[in-house]
This record gives sequence, structure tokens and C-alpha cells, in this order.
Amino acid sequence: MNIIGLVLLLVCSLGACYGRSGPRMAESWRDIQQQRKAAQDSLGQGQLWPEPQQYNCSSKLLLLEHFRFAVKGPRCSILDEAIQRYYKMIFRRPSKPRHWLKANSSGKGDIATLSKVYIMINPQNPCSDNDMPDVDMDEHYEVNLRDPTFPSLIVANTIWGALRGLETFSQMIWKLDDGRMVVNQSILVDYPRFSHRGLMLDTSRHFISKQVLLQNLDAMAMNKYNVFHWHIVDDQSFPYQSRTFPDLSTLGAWEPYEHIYTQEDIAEVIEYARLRGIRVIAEFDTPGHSASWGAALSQLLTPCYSNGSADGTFGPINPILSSTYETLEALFTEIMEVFPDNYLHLGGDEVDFTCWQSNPAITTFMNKSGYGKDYAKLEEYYIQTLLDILEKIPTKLPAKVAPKRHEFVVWQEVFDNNVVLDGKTIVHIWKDWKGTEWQPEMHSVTKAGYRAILSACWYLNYISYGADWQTYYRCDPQNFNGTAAQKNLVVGGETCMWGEYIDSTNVMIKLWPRASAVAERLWSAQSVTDIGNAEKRLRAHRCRMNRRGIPAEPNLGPDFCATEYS
Ligand code: CP6
Repeated sequence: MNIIGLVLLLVCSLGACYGRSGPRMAESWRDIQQQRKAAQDSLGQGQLWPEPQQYNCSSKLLLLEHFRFAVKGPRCSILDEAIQRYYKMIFRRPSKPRHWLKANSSGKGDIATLSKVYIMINPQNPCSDNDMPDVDMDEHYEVNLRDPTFPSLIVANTIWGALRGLETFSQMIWKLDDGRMVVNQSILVDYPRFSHRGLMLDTSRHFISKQVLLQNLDAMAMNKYNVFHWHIVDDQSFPYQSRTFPDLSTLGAWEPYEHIYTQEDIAEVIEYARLRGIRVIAEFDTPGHSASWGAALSQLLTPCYSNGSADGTFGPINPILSSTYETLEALFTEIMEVFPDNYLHLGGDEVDFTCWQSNPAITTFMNKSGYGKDYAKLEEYYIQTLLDILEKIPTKLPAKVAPKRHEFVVWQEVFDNNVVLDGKTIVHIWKDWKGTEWQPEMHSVTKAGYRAILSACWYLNYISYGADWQTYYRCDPQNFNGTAAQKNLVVGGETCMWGEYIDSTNVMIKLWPRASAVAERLWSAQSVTDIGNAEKRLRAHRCRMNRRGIPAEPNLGPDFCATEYS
């Protein structure tokens, strides 16, 4: 680091770029007063979330006046729309905190003006109107706000980096007491630690409205998440409206006029996500968790037997019939067209063997195949057959995204049951959400050479009293015994929000700001672990989400937002 950098950093650590120490549990009235002051100080004051990789920030301010963004070099509709969005977010008419009325001038003397920030995308990767975010997207960006004799810049290699840079820039702006908008002169270099930073929503146990899904994508973009894992169907309901098998939703959705995602709804969600650099990975979980499929396709499920005869109940998908695979091929061919991401999540978790065990035709098949009583082998046979079929379905994606075929994500049981997977398949680790069983599992999955994503420590559907974000924050997906090569196979992680106890009314409140903790773990450097510093920034970020209309809950303990959410 050169001498200027060092000076900048020192100035920064003296508190120019972060508010004074954040509010804590009050001990006395004086503490409470200090809390109030700190909360006011933190009103949007350049408190970034997630923490950038490198951030040199000076105490010198730039005043946003007659401000506009200008594009230098490649442009496209994704960028133009993002500029409009962020311009509105930054300059939305503020609801004035009362204390502004008392303040006169800020007393900070003349401040240089910032009236233009150039956004530059590397001309070698010009963006085009229909670019899709993909697994290899480059999200690196730099923000350069120097003294006004130099042009101020957001520089990125690709459109996706430019989107992340715009978000960061919007978080750097804060307000003086008199309401004037300022930003510290700073140099910032940033890129993600992990490429897969996902959030999973289950829309089967309860329906979540399209409106809330879109709002959640806004919150994800504020936290630099880049994958929406849509666990769209499960045992309880089938809200996906299929072109090939429309009865799946007319018979399998909670209430098919209200609780379905039409083809148009899904296209809108995917487009909204795309404009924010977020991939949508759909999950159609089989062979378990598929009871709702049976409403329309009863021959797809295994008939369960008791006392020697079929008892009218059904179990997992029937793996021994060729009709099963014909149906699945038709459905998945459609799904791969509707969800254009190169990856599809195939589920494969929690297969209950009792129904398979009860069914005489399956017993015959087991004996014939030499599986004996090992039903994991039957599950392996099912997944292997399905994979063989799906791998032959050609993609319609541009060659630069997917040279020939789709890739898959599977829950860890598929690996545990020894299914031979393609090297690009990602294994999704979810056990054990209460302990550390995930560490040996990460070890074995990466030892076998597979890529892995972690969810085990990020089950946000679990609710407990207190600041549980700290537990999520402390969990590091590379914290297991393994070589450097093994750790490199960890491509990221996912926050999970299972739907048994959430729907449109509370999903946003339960997710945010708790999911922000995971977002920082997946974006920021491994060394960013200081809980005190994180808490200060997270309080400010929670308030920022509120100001932008996200009902993030106050689960960091007593404090207030200078501009209350209403
Ligand atoms: N549904 C599906 C679920 C769960 C899983 N798969 C689940 C398991 C344990 C907890 C929460 C959710 N409800 N399809 C596991 C991947 Cl604690």
C-alpha cells in the first residue's frame, strides 16, 4: 500500500466513512442519548453492506449537485434501466427527519461538487439487451470518486459488475444535517468471494405472491445475492402452470385461480431478476416431495400397499415404469425452456422408502435388479435414469453460456447414495441444520471432486429469540477439513426459507435483515468477521432497506431508524 493509501485508510478508520459506534443495549439514560445520536449519525452514512474487498475512503466530501450518471462505452437496456432505478432510489424525495428543521448550515465549509459519475464497461465485453446472468458472470467493479478535477467512475468488466457498482455507489451517499447529499472521496475495488450466492424460497407449502417475489428480488440485489433458487413445487401444492400438463396446477395448486404462477408470471420474475443480475434456478424435487404431482398424474406415483392390497395412498415417484420417464422427459423439456438458466435443481432429498417397500411390483424389480433390500440403490437407479434422459435434452442457450447441455444441482442425498454425477454437477449440503454434520459432508463431497454449495447453517425458517444473525454470520462454508483444492470446489451457499410457516404476509420480515448476514459471508473477504463492526453496518443497512420499502425487521435489538419505515 502506498503512503496516500495509508493516510486515506487512517482517516477512514478515524470514523470519516463509518458512523460513530453503533447503538447497543442501553444501560442508562446517557447511553440512550448516545444511542440516539449514533443512530442519527448513521442515517445513510456510507455504511456499506456487504463490506467491499478494498475501500479507501477520505474525509473529504463531494456534494451531489445537478447529478447524473453518464455511460462511457458499451451500453444496453439492462444498464439504462439500472441507472433509472438507482437515480430514483438516491433522489427519491426524502421524508425529512425532524431534526433537519433545526439545523442550519452544516458548518463544513465549501464542498466540491460531484455532478457526473461515468459508468464504464470494458469494451471487450459489450453488454447487449438480452444478456443473461450465468454461472461464470464477472461481478468485479471499481468505484473511483476522487477530487473533482478527475472524472468520477464506476468501472466494470461486464454489465453484472456495473450493477453491483451502482448498488455500492447508492449506499455510499449520505446526508448532512441540512439534507444536502454528499459522498466521501474514495477508491473502492470489489468482487465476490463466492460465485454462487443464493436464496431459496419454497412456494409450495404456502403460495407467495408474484409481487412479493419481485420485492424480494429487490432486497436480494441490495445485498448482492445473485441466485434465486425457486423451490416452486413440493408435496403440498403444485403452483407451476405447465403448458404440457396443465392439470398439474389446476388439480395440484392450493386454489388454481389464485395460487398459481402462470407462464407470464414466471417470465416476469425471470426478467425482473435478470435486470438485477440474478439467476433463477428452478427446483422440481423428485422422486420424494412430489405428492402434489399425483393429483394430475396419479400413475406417476408409487401405489402404497397395506395388508396385501393397494390402500389408495401414494408414495414417491414410481421408478420402475417406462411411462414415468416418458412423462418426466416431456415435463422437463418444457421446464428447461421456461427457466433459461444453465442449471436446474433436481432435488432428490428425503426419499421415504416405506411405500416402495410395501409395493410388490417394486419388490420384484428390486430382486430382479439384485438390489435386495437396499432402497438407496433404487433411488440411485431413478436419479441416474432421469439424469441420462435430461443430459440428452439439448439447450437453447447461446453457445457462450452453455456449449451443449444443461447442468444440475442436487441435494446431498444423491451424492450420499453414490449416484455417479457429471463433474459439473453441484451438490447442495443441507444436513444438519442444527449441528456441524455438514463439515464432514463438505469434506467428502469435495474429496470426490464435486462442487458444493452450503445451506446447512443458513436455515432461516428456524426462528429463535435474539440476534440469530450472528450465528449465520459466523458460519464459513470453507471451514472444514480439506485441501486448498477441496476448498476451491466450494462455489458458495444458499439461504433457505422453507414455507411451512411463511407466506406473502411474513416472508420478507422473516428473511431480512437475517439473510443479509449470509450475503456478507458469501460476498466479502474471509477475514471480514468482526461482529461489532458488522452490527453497526447491519443496523444502518436494515434502516436503508426500510427506507427503500423493504420491511426488514428490527431483530438486532433496541434502536431506531432516523427515518422510520411506514
Ligand atoms: N422440504 C424439502 C423440506 C425440507 C427439505 N426438503 C426441510 C427439511 C428440514 C428442515 C426444513 C426443511 N421442508 N423438499 C430438506 C432439504 Cl428443518
